[in-house]
Amino acid sequence: MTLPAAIGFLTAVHRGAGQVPQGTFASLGHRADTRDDIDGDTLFTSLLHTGAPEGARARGRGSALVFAGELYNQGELRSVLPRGTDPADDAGLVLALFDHYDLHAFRLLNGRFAALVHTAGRVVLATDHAGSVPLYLTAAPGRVLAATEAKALRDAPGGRPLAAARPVRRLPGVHQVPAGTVLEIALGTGDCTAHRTWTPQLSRRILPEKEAVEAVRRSLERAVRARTGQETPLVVLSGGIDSSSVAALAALGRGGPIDTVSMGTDDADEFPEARVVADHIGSTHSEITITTAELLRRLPHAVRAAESLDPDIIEYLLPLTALYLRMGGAGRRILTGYGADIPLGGMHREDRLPALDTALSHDMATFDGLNEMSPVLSGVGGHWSTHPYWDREVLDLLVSLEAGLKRRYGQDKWVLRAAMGDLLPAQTVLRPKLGVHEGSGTTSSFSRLLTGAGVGEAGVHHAKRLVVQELFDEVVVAGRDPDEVDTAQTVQLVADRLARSSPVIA
Ligand code: IOT
Ligand code: MG
Repeated sequence: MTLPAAIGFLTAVHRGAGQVPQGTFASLGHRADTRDDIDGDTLFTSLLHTGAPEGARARGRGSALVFAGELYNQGELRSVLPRGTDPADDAGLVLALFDHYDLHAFRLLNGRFAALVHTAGRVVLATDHAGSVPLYLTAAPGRVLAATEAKALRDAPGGRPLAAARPVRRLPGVHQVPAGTVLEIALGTGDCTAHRTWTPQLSRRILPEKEAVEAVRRSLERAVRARTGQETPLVVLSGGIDSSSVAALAALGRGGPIDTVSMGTDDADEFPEARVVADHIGSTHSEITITTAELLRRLPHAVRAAESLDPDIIEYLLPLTALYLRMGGAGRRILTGYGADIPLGGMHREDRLPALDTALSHDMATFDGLNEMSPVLSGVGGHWSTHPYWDREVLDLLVSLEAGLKRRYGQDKWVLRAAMGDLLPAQTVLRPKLGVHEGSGTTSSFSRLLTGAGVGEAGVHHAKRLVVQELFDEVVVAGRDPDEVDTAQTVQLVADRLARSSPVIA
């Protein structure tokens, strides 16, 4: 396991014959096109693969499966298959489970994937619990098209509106499959039913300190191990508790040095903090400095990769996208600490528990569709990223712990810090949270670009939302090359539009 067999796909299922769809992806990968005929239906698939496309497809009696991504609980999953069934890869495993459980198979999976199954006149589309590999579709009677990037469906024939899925801005008929959901579509009629396979924990568990700390350590160790391939893993390291824990556990699990990399800009960096961790765990560490001008030029690339419309999320993703684009080299398996702050309430800076659980509950109810963990972010550089804190077991545990285990003794994310005390320097364990958007100066440099274009301080956040929308319309809806979309021009366009509509505020 270095990279998953496929990192994306575009599949068209037609009753009878149909058109072979084209479609472009932001992720880099080899394309392999295949055609299957199943009981009079035609299934065209264009796989975005990493060298061994067979590993991403499976055929059974009257069924076919396409799978992008990977599973993290194969051992468990294999144990429930009938004796003598021994699938060679994740795609084969999922299809064998499907034969056994039908669509309820997806309730069993802990993974990072998008999948399509065609069987007996039905098309089944599934995301992992977190929807971490985005999946889009259009459906009409006799036709379903599905793809892991919305832009790959921009030229698809229009579909009908679907109540069960989320419409995509300005792409009529294109919808996103919700997180932790299986969509079941009757190919003949285009009728679509949603089945939830996962939902965030709503209740909270009370555990003694020691038990909570041990449970967090154990589950995170397992999640990191499941994500570490044969080759040296690379951890994107800020030197904060989240990514430092992942790096330390990856090094521990391998029993040897790993690679780490930190990005900074000419405005700000966390190089000294990351270096402390790299020295402590003995990683082969590098630092990449990206000028603020280059960072801001990458804004269209970040929007095109994430296909997200949320300006705050784009500010978290921009420095990471810029880093992945600059890394170069062959496709790497990248582990990140992203996502820890959501179930642990890490973005939350006050010492009151009610507010912490309010923020956490809100974030767990609203993450779907933000695409903040999309593999396309690193896919634009030809890499594959994975997020141990959003492993299904780790996430269920972290979300469910009562707030007093997260905020304790005046520290945020206490239970995680306590779980990592033996593997990290004390200064890292005690280091307060600094977001990647702050540590890289992204928020402030994006704000300066807007105020420089004439937007008043009070209007900056709203203007950022409009800039992101405008970029989405260019690089996703219109399919433009992000290198030809100019951030500064887009900012000026938005600033001028705002000035015309409310000259007093602007
Ligand atoms: P932050 O937690 O700072 O960073 C996320 C991950 O990006 C880190 O764990 C690390 O792996 C990587 N990273 C950060 N900075 C650097 C750097 N300078 N060089 C290399 N790698 C780096 C935002 C945030 O604060 O990121 N993400 C939060 C919250 C998301 C909010 N989403 C939501 N409410 N739906 C998070 O939980 O990660
Ligand atoms: Mg973090």
